[in-house]
Amino acid sequence: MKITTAEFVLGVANLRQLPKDGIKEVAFLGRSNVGKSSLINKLCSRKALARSSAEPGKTRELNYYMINKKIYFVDLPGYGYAKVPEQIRSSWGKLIEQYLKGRDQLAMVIQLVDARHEPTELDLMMVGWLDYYNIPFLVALTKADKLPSSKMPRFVQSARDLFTRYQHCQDVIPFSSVTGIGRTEVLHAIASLVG
Ligand SMILES: Nc1nc2c(ncn2[C@@H]2O[C@H](COP(=O)(O)OP(=O)(O)OP(=O)(O)O)[C@@H](O)[C@H]2O)c(=O)[nH]1
Ligand SMILES: [Mg+2]
Repeated sequence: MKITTAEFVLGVANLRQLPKDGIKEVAFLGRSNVGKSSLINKLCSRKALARSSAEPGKTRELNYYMINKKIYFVDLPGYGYAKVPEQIRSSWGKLIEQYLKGRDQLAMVIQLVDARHEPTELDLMMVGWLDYYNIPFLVALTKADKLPSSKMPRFVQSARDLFTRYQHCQDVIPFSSVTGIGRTEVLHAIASLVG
């Protein structure tokens, strides 16, 4: 898949505001600071399409990007940031679950997990939801450039063993928004699921 155009369309804080045009969506899910916005920028070959920042918890809405005038990429709010008050965290959790549960246009999810660490409890809860709601998903192991190449095969294999147990997991792909590894594979997987 070649991305020729990408533009920000809308930020959604309330599910009633979701687009009703029936256009297919690919959503990007992961804990705060895992690299969702950076991955979207890398896929689109754009520096600052999706706002990425050193300050975690910045993306608080579902941000919609129109890709090739044909599909939406949806940058979901990051979960699990400890400094956000509990009440807000639980309302984000509900927003994400309601979205995953009821969104017919959602063709697939890219679940981001830090390549260097074990998945968190929340990561596992999210992939549990994806599987339960029959949503095909791809796991991107982010910040792979920070993983010493000697450790890479072992880390990737153990993530693969874990996630491919889920029925709806399509693949596990190491990714870096710095070096660009994994970009072609992620785009290919999106193209084969979304068409
Ligand atoms: N080395 C390296 N740093 C990365 C990579 N991806 C993201 N980062 C850095 O990690 C930080 C967070 O990246 P974001 O893309 O903003 O993460 P996010 O998941 O969108 O964060 P929230 O919007 O807060 O949920 C930034 O400082 C990025 O520069 C990567 O592949 N390699
Ligand atoms: Mg972000």
